[in-house]
Amino acid sequence: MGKIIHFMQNSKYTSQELIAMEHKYGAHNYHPLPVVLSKGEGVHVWDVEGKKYYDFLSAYSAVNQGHCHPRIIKALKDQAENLTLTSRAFHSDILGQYEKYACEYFGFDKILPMNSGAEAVESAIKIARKYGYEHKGIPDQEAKIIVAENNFHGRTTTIISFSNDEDARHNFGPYTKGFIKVPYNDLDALEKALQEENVVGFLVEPIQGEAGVYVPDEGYLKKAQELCHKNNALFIADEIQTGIARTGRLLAVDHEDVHPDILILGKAISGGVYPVSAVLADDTIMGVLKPGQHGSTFGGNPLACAVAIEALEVVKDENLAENAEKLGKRFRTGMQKLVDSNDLVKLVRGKGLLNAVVVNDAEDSSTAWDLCVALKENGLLAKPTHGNIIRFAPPLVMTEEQLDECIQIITDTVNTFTENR
Ligand code: IF1
Repeated sequence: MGKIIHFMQNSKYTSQELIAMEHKYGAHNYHPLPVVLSKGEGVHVWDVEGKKYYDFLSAYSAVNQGHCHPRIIKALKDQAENLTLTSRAFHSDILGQYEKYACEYFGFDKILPMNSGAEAVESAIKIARKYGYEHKGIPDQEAKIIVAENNFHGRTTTIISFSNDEDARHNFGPYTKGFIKVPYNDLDALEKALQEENVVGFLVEPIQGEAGVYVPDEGYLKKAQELCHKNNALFIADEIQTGIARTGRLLAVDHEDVHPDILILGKAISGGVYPVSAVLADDTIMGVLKPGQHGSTFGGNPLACAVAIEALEVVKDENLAENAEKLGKRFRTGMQKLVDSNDLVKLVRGKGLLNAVVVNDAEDSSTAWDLCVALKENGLLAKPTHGNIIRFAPPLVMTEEQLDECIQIITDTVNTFTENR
């Protein structure tokens, strides 16, 4: 273990002391699993005491390339020794190269570089609205965007304004207007909403991650885009969680050969090494942004550009989409065997290496949480999404042997959990 043991032995605090420190000094806006991580490498993370785990959350699909990928870390270090931030008041020698690389990589004319996913979603909303006013003659302040029920697009005030998750929105009003909610995976409801006045676009996750890894019917995305275009509305794909090879293709929309009018990226576009997000669109749409009308101090900073280029190169060089496709099928087959043999797990669903297992218990039961604690004891980290749904999303660099070991860990943990109930 070499460096890792050495690293652990240097730790000044125990896990309990560090958890207490977070509790005392940090906002309580999360309820983390009781584990304190201090090292990550590929598909593994280590806690303060040196215990090794398989990471089956991948920082919510941000470390698709694996923890601390050496090529991405080197890109970070090399750039950090030269130039980290210029602001957009000046040009840099890497922004244009990154913009060209990313536009060619995803097939768009233009990219707007931002930092967090929510920022990119907010930027896409602003662009779509402005496009509606300036290209469709929608009356000022009247633009409407259709969203799906049970969506998750981030935590800003506008974004939670169109959420139906009470935890995410309660007591954060007054809410932003201009959004119409339709049931997910319901083309009739979408078609009806598109008849409403002043609709500029439909913002949707190709797979609803936080809601519980809901994969829509085959053809939903294609038909949804066709309905949008028939009604002169923009199809806006939020691929922040489903993108960057997670679902077995570079983008989840690629499964249906859908080219979104506006594409939103985040998380693994940087391999989890640095906050990077982006909005991509063609000239007519992105052209609505003129100097002084949008911006961000860190948006498109040299460090972000260097990291993102290397992170995207790794996705291609290591065939991560193909690996996610292959291992995802293997994972769901393994989980289906567990579903068939143990009543505690009701079903498994997902695409590529974005999967979820539904626990056969009430939504408000602690079973999914308790199972995740038991998995942690057995060396595998995962976390429930809503209530009784456990999301399983390892880094896409996992090998078949490692995946089989993890399937065994999950199977043994669930069976032992059931026996001891
Ligand atoms: C949390 C969820 C996942 C996202 C999609 C935009 C964003 C996210 C599809 C915003 C972010 C993160 C946020 C984090 C937990 C995690 C999450 F549980 F919240 F919903 F992955 F499913 N669009 N998702 O998934 O990107 O601003 O965070 O960079 O807020 O608890 P961000």
